Amino acid sequence: MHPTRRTILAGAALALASAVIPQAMAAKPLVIGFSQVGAESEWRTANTASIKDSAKKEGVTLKFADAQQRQENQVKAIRSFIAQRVDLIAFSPVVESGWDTVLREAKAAKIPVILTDRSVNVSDPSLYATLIGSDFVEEGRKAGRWLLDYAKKNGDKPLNIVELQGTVGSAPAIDRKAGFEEIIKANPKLKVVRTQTGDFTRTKGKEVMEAFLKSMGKSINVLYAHNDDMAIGAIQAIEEAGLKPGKDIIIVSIDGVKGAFQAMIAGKLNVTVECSPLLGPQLMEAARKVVEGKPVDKRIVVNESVFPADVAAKELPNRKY
Ligand code: GZL
Repeated sequence: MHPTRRTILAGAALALASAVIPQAMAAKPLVIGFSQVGAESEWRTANTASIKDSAKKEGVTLKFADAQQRQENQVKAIRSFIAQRVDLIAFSPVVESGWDTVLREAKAAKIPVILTDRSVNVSDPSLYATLIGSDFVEEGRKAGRWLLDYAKKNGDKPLNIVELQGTVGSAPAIDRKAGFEEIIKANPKLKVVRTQTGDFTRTKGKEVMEAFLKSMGKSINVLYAHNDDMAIGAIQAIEEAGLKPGKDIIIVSIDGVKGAFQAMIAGKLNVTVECSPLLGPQLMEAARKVVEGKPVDKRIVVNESVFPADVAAKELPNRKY
């Protein structure tokens, strides 16, 4: 073969190889194992959709496990992801404690971990790369501030408050309670007279509100619910008791899901504090950086608003979850 022809062919082969190899390297999709709390609320459904949609958009292979709100299922899922040698593990911990052992196993396997939504109490903060999620204490403070303002504008009368807490031991339940109490203690006429978990679900929220109504009836002035789903369940209980939710009993809630906006438009809920579930894009961005060994902030906070009933109709069309 003529030397020039051979040189041209060799050059072409080299050019092709240099174009293909990096593509092949780049084409290996990131594999993330994700353990989700469950499917207990509108918020959780939107959070799952955001994570799955973002993974698809980013070409990430997502191994998804629903723990049905049981920590033992999350531990099992994390161990399975370790055995499958995923590139990164992400999860929303159903409760704060009990994670040290399994996270040490992930660290020993050199698989990085990202927390989404909720935090954990661990002895060694290096067991996870970052926490992406809301400031739940601030959400509780925002709920408290709204109620302080409501009390001032409505005759500053004594207000008996019943509280539907989220899942026992979960970061949002612990922090939303703390933030709310920190603020309302400024007005001694505002008293939490009953508090019990509704586990973030509509069913339990309704059941516990029924018990509150049975024991306290018309002496309940305010319901503070740690999420909209429990508030919506409680609204049903209040109506079945012949009372007007949003009027006879003022309702303050957290999440900002569509169901809450619909309840506010119907005059049955007074305010919802936003807690965004749309964490998918931030998770994918942080995961890629962590796997590439790039620095990420230890805490990535989501910015949020407060939506009182009088803006609900205008705001509902803009809601993404
Ligand atoms: C908050 C999230 C909570 C929501 C609930 O970030 O963990 O869990 O407020 C959900 O609706 O069930």
